[in-house]
Amino acid sequence: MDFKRTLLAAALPFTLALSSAAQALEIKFADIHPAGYPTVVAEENMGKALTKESNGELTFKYFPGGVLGSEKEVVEQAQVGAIQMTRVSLGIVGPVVPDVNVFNLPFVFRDQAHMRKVIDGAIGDEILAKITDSEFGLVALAWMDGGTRNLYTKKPVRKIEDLKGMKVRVQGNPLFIDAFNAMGANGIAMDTGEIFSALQTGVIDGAENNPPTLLEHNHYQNAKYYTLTEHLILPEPIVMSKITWNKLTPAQQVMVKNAAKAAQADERVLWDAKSASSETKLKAAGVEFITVDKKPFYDATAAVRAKYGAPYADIIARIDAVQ
Ligand code: BDP
Repeated sequence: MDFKRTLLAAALPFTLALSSAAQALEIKFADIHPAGYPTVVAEENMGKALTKESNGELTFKYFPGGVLGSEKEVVEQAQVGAIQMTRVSLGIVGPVVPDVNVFNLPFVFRDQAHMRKVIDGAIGDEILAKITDSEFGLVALAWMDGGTRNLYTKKPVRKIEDLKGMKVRVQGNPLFIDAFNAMGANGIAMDTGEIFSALQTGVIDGAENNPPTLLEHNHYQNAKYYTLTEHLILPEPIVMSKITWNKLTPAQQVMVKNAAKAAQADERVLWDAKSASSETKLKAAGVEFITVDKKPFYDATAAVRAKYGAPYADIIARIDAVQ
């Protein structure tokens, strides 16, 4: 302990000296999605632009495909500064920063265009600030589009009753477990990387996600029915470790923030193209896209919106008002 303190004390003058000068930093960027995925491509473009703009002071090393661990593990590493940047689903941020759960409510957005308008405006910035100002240890810089989440199952779900008793994987957030239980299923939380084998071995009967994830994580191989419930439209913040952020000069902080905002726009274009091509590929691979009446799913989750949305009535009203 004492030894550590001595080390820290010895390091302090250097840290202070460096913080006022331009800093050379290598940024490790982790993403659970594979190379070529829209988020990863936009992250790489962002890094290239930043390296150029910072005259080589900020360099990037990418770890796609979940090689540094699950999203939760990566967040933990970013919190202690072992990983400098990542993109994370709001799903797993909710249990730590409850304020973000307003975006995690089932059917809170009318459609993808509505979600985009909201994240591009004041409410989007406010939710980013909630993350940054919390104890989460990460600075939230901008949003990536995570598309619209639908249900995929081993047996077809053509109406809400078909979901009864099915074990459906959700992200680790009690809100999602409650939502699927309310729809008649059994919500089961597990990491993204465990879904493939859980589907294969029948530990779960289904999961829910957007077309690119269904395709690129190979879940479609064991879940051929895709029911278009559109229950969640989840944006995904790009975050930087606060430890790293505090090492940047004010000018570098501005550069990073602007580059992340540019990545938000870049990823959106990549996302739309990838969603469309994923849909084509999934259909060609024999996945049946099932259109359902969404109303029963909406109605079934009313109590979940009431329970988790109660503290956020004002912001929900503002979201509704965004045209
Ligand atoms: C994908 C998100 C990713 C999540 C994953 C999941 O992009 O961040 O980890 O869903 O459900 O759509 O685990």
